[in-house]
Amino acid sequence: MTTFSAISAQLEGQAIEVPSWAYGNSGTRFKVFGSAGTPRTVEEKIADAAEVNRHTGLAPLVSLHIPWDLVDDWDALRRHAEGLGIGLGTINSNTFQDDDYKLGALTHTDAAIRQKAIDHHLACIDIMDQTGSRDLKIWLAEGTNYAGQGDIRGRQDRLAESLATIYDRIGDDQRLVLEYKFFEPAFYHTDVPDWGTSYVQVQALGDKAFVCLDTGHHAPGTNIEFIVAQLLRLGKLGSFDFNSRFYADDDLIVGSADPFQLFRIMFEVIRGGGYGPDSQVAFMLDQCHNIEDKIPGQIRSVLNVQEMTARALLVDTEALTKAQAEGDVLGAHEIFTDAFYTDVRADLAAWREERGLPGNPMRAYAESGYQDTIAAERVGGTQASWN
Ligand code: PSV
Ligand code: MN
Repeated sequence: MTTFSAISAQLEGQAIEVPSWAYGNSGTRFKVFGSAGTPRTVEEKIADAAEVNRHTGLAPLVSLHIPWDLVDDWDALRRHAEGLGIGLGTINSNTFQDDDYKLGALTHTDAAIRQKAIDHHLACIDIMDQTGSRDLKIWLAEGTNYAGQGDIRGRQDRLAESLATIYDRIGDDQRLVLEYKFFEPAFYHTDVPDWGTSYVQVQALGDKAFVCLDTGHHAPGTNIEFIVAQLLRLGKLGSFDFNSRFYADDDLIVGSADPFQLFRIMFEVIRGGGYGPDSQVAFMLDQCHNIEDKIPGQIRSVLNVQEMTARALLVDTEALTKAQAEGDVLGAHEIFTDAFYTDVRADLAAWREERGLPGNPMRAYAESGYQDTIAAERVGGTQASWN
């Protein structure tokens, strides 16, 4: 099997973007729990995101959500982030919290409402011009709840038209990524339910449009690594939203329940050329932390991605290819699982220490006193929250 020292250089430069909303309070439709130290401003969210990077070296960008993270002075926000050692990343649009969008936004039958949703996306691109963000990520809460409620085909046509108008405004160094989700908040049908629909829509737009694969947005049992392989083959895998879906939504810690799935996904990413300095794939988290502390929740998440990446890099691909060609079914399977079962935690701790990072970032954060400081300082104001 490949050794850790043979792959350690390939761990250099790995970057996982963290979402600003992970630092705010969140919950279910039953209850949103508050917690001490929760950010009240976007600047405080960015400060928390910077802690994740400080302890892991893995999270150099923070993804913003508009209008939740709207500010007057984007240049100042960018400088604030840079002062803390990170940058502003993907801009996420939001067309799911306005009464006008109850029956759809980019797909609505009313042209004025469609235009309002398009204008929101154009405003997001204006922000990207100022923040230097590359990606506009579109997740749509659109669909219907009842058979016959809407014209499924007509909605698909209007979606294509609205997306084309938005895409026209995407700059040369920018990209549009379209996320899919098979259910929720619409339950009979969603307008972008699967990778195929997202692919068809972005393919019609052009070279600067890609699919976003949120690991939580599939039916149980879906072979997600197959989708990864296919989208990379088609040159259309733009980004990941990593999380774990043992929940009605998708927001648990990536790799927490099924590290083998994350390993299999990372193996296909590497196999398909989606990993490394030339990759066009953005790796992001899309998570919320309802009952656990948010900053260590994010630290745990990026470490899980790094750990499964290291294990996936350990697969002896030469031996695997040979076993596959010889039809050695169980031999090939063993080569694959040998890498998965390799404990790389001590090697990764040493790798971090060699780079001036804490060997154990979870412990280093706990001992840093940051959590107590924000709990003491962030009193008053309105906590950032999902509601
Ligand atoms: C809702 O499912 C969701 O989690 C989507 O995955 C988006 O990426 C995210 O919200 C932010 O809008
Ligand atoms: Mn997502």
